[in-house]
Amino acid sequence: MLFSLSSGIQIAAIMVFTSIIFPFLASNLLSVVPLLLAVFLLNQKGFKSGLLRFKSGQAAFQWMLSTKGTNTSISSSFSGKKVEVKRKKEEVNKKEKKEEEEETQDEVVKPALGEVTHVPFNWPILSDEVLIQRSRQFYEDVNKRRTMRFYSERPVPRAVIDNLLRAAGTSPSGAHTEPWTYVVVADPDMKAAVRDIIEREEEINYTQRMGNKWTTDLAPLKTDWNKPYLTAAPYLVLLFKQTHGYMPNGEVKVHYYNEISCAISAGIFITAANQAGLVTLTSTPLNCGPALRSLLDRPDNEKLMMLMPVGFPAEGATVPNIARKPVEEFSVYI
Ligand code: IYR
Repeated sequence: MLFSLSSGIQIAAIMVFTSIIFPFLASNLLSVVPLLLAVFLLNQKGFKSGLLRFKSGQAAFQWMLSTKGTNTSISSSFSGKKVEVKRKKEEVNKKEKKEEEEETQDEVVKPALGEVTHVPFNWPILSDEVLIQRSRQFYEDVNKRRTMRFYSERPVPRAVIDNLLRAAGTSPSGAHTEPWTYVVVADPDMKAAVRDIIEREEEINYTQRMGNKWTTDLAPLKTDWNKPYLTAAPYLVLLFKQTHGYMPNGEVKVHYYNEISCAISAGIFITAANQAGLVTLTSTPLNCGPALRSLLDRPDNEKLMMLMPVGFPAEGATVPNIARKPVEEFSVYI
């Protein structure tokens, strides 16, 4: 490319130009320094089709270098041809991309929820006094909740668990995808199998995986890998998050914020259990997910989030004597 005619003209022009703007080189006008400089400059990225892409003030210089005063005159050089080919390729790519986009736009994307009508919302507006009284009462009720690790074998009517699950199912969820599966284990053999998996893993967790810091932080709560509550409590409720779902036609259904949605649902579940007069424990058996998923025959898109035994506290049950932060400590009004 350096030896094409137009490039030759450009080299000469640059030699003249550099000699003008660097007068100390003037004496070397015909020497090798400006030539090397010109060759160097012409090989720089900025020299697209053998020319620098000068703007405004440099337009005259550009005109001086081109025989016709336009870029087209130099596009006959090899580098110019290369650029021309590249530009054409880019044009084709752009066209293809546009066609692809138009095609996907043509694909009819339907909302996973289908057609939804909107209906009037009726909500009683209560007086300030009633609002204050009810919110205070609810706080006092939920403040009685304690995480329970000691369970009685006293049975609980199944209808109660059904209602707790109904309450949990009222949780908000990403795009109303309701990405939760609650597996309720009441069968004694199944509870024993769950316990077996969890105790085996938890022993490894406590002795190897969790590390000194974690086990030390937990020490005041007196937890360990022995989990008698897993066979004592009348129900073990295992919450699986559905990482995604499926449409009736088999297409994948996106479950936005599935973990947050499940966490809110679990909060409602444990609050409902307490309101009903029962106790629970939000346990997250580390490393037990896959084994429990396969034991309970759950599909691949479901991941274990937590296990909650539900029942009555055992006689003589104890809880750690710990306090909750006052509201001023965990909230700010702006
Ligand atoms: N999953 C174990 C360990 C454990 C971890 C935390 I963080 C706790 O708040 C309590 C226990 C267990 O259930 O014993």
